Amino acid sequence: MRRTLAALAVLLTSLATLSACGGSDSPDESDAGPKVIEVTVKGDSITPNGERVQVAVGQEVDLEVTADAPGTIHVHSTPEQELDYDAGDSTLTIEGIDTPGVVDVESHELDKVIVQLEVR
Ligand SMILES: [Cu+2]
Repeated sequence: MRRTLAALAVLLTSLATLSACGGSDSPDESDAGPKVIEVTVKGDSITPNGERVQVAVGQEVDLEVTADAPGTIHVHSTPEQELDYDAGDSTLTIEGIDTPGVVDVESHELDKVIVQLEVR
């Protein structure tokens, strides 16, 4: 768990560095590449577990899911998005969210909040 979080932090930091280095001509953050979040589902536990992740308005979010059973991820945006995944590795894309605010990304199977997207 701790190791996964550290890996996630490193990943997010390197993504931030990458996007800071590339295409700085445009101040429009929606031009940034997708935010990548690694999600691991194992039994009745899921990682991450309710952390806040900042994304830009309109920025896509790629969920790189590794799961031991198929399931559905529910994104409480407007309109809502439901993303099905299979057992094994899959990448799910959350379409860019146009309204600033906090959006819960949940697993209803496990009754857990995976991340809260802070759209700004
Ligand atoms: Cu939900």
